[in-house]
Amino acid sequence: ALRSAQPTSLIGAPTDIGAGARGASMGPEALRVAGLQAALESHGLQVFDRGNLSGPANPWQPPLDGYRHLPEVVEWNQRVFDAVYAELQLGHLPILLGGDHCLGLGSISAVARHCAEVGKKLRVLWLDAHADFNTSALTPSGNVHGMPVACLCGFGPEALTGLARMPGGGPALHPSQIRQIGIRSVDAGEKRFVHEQGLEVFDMRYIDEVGMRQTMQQALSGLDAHTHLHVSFDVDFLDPDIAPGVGTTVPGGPTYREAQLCMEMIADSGRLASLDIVELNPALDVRNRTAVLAVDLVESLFGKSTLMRVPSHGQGQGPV
Ligand code: 6HN
Ligand code: MN
Ligand code: MN
Ligand code: MN
Repeated sequence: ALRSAQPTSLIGAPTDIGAGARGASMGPEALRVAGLQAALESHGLQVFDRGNLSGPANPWQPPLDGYRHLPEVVEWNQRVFDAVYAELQLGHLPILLGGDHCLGLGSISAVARHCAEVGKKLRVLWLDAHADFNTSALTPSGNVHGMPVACLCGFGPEALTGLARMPGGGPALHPSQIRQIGIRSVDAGEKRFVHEQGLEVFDMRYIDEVGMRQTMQQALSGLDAHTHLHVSFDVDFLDPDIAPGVGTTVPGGPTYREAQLCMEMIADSGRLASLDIVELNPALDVRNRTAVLAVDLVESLFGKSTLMRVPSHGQGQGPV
């Protein structure tokens, strides 16, 4: 079934500027080699590959005032912002191929700005082992890939929190627009801040207790025809047994089946309108298997299904 007549655009951002390990810069090519475009096309989607953005090299320096490589992080994110915003203007569904997760800042800032301009509500699903809610005062590493959610909510340096230039001048996101799923590694100060700001977190303990199905029903509740759904898919969301090719593995993540259900239920919502695929690190992978897995899951995110549609998931029509 064709879920979306909307063309999609692949945007490569080959950098590891915000990461703690080198290699996520090879993510875009690994996803292409794994067949991302053909996989999406096989489901009837029109796909434009815009190639790779370019930006500053990684100087691999220690933190300065709590941030590693802040000027370079800003520059990459400005380019990501421009590229994602241009696709949204065209009416395309942008798929950002990272690159590390600091790029979610540019991507989601563009989405937030677009939504403000066209009068859409924005919901962000943050699929990740980590909350990425550090600030320069809280971070144990200075790596900006641990800070994008905080920056999007207005906590961070002006050069990053102001990327979206929101019409009202405020931050790109309010915590109430975010649902975090799969979380299992949060730093001590970061944890207090997550609670203080009231982020809605479906951590692994919660998923263990209630299951992925109820988790996703809750994370997707309240969407309507005017909602733009953005998925920020950090590949370290997945259990490292199935997804070793990431820089910051944390044991105890979603299994293959749980991850498939997560993606299928997002597809069934019919609201997916932009996507990041980040933190894939081919230098740490085994025969590109993590990229192949990511492509498989992204197919499900765009509506691949086996045979049955389960009616209780909302949009389903029973067996087809
Ligand atoms: N990611 N919380 C750790 C830090 O350094 O701030 C790890 C962050 C990982 C970020 O995987 O996108
Ligand atoms: Mn297929
Ligand atoms: Mn992340
Ligand atoms: Mn992560």
